[in-house]
Amino acid sequence: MSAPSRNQKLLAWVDEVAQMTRPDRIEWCNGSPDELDRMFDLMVDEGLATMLNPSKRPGCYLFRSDPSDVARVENRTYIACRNREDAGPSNNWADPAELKATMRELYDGCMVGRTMYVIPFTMGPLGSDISRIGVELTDSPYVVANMHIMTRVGNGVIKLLDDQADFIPCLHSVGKPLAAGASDEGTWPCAPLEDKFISHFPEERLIWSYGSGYGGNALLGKKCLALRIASVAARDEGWLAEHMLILKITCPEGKHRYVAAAFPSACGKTNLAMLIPTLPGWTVETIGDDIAWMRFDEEGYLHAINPETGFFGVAPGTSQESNPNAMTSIQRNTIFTNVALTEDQDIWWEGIGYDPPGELIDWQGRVWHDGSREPAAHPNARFTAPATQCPALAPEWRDPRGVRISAILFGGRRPSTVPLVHEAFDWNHGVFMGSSVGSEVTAAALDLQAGTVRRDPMAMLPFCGYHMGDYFRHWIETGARQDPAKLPKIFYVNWFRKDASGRWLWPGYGENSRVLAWIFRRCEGKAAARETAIGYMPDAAGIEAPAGVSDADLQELLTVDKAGWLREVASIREHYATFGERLPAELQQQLDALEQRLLQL
Ligand code: O2Y
Ligand code: MN
Repeated sequence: MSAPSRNQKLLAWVDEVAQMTRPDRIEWCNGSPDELDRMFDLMVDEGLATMLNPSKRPGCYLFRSDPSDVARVENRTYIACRNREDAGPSNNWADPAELKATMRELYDGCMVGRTMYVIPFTMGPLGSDISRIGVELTDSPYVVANMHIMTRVGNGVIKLLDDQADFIPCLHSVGKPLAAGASDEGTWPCAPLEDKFISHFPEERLIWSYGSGYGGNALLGKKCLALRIASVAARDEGWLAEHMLILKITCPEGKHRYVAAAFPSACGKTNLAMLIPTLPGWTVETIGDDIAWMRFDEEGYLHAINPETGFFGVAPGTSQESNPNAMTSIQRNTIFTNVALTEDQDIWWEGIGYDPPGELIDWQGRVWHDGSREPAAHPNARFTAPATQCPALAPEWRDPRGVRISAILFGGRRPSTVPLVHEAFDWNHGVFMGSSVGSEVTAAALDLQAGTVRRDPMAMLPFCGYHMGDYFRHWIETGARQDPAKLPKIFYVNWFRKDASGRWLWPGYGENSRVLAWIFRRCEGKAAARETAIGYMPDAAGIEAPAGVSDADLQELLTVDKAGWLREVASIREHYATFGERLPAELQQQLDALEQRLLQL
């Protein structure tokens, strides 16, 4: 094969990695449909993939991972930077030289018996000044197939690289060399937990991942590049790399606005991104379901792109009722990982909305009957589906200029205290709201008292590549540089309120459009709000209540619970203490001011 790229830095790096990992062969990926088919054929032949029923789910494949390799491994995820303090209290820090030495030993010969794939990809549309190029070297055809769906792999980026465009090197190995002539023979390849490393070198904009083939550990464009490394680049270059969905809302008069929203996991982010409004005349379209890269344009307005091209969504709980658009998106050309298999070679999972149609094979390959003790699908089972298959995808989702963001939403799972919606007084108050995001813990197994709030500021705790105190400062400084009149408004929403007896006060799902409508009207300056101790809030008349929500329920959803909020202030104080001196004084002031306003009630 002639030189597959004219990019000198890329050729040298591929050569250096090949000498260390010693693959049997090297294959340069071009992102073509033929290439994707070849990956699937290869993995079906090796017993790693099952082709699903083509008349029910054309182009779909099922994979079962190793039980030790089913989710992101936060305790094996590292930020390796010169000063330990720069990684902050929320990250595992490692010394870059030491970590590299450890990992080089693991990488030594780790691709023997395998093919090393070179995947050139972009995060974000080609030609966008917000987009970034990455190149992932991996010995996993499963990663190649997923990267085809989740990122832009192909000739466009190869051409940019030929023109010597810079790229972020992403090295990945499953960590399981093969003996001569051996194959995986149906066993998901990965390394034991203690040899897994998901390592980031933010000062060098470099990613090294070893030992896991699953999701965020292995598809390095997603959490590693688009959040951990990009958050550092964003801080240094004055933009925002955020764990946010992006959606488009159109009102009955035909005007549209774009909203970005951050929620911790298990708060229905993909459902909100694909919401079907129950409010007559309103529509919601999807731009992205997980990550937003945002930059202020020359006129001072915040613009966002979705850097991804697919959805890597949690399967269990996804149903025709909870998310019809997701169900349509996964009808074809989708990779399913760790879901259950039906007798007619279709998929099933807990919460899919119908009973298992007979005997199943569970995610570990075992026969499963209704009533079996363990779930048939792993709770973190996933679908990887192309964004273009989402019926609600907005055509401008790939606009290189991005979309202008009118509002930023934060939220968490808060059965008590936090009202249905409240709006920040200004940007810094909104940053304060984002910094306090969290979900109430219910599972006793987590060793925390039920009712404790597990804080996940801006839903970025596992994904910020540097100290969270500096991250809050970056948000404050970014806002301070702009004309306040052009900044997006910031809101805190809570779809998860319960009453004292534990009954849900708000139905959620499509009914959340009623809250989005108030937010939309606030952005237009057309909705009334009252000033409260915690922010601007609608009166009951400002939200059209859905069936089943009584006047009293709505009152409770929109009331400031003084005692609850004073407990919240104390809890945020404890949370803030974890950031030490790097917590911006502005946020401490916001907290003190909130307490004072509450005490005056
Ligand atoms: O478990 C994994 O490896 C995937 S994590 C993930 C995937 C898609 C979107 N968000 C997430 C997340 O953890 O926030
Ligand atoms: Mn996510």
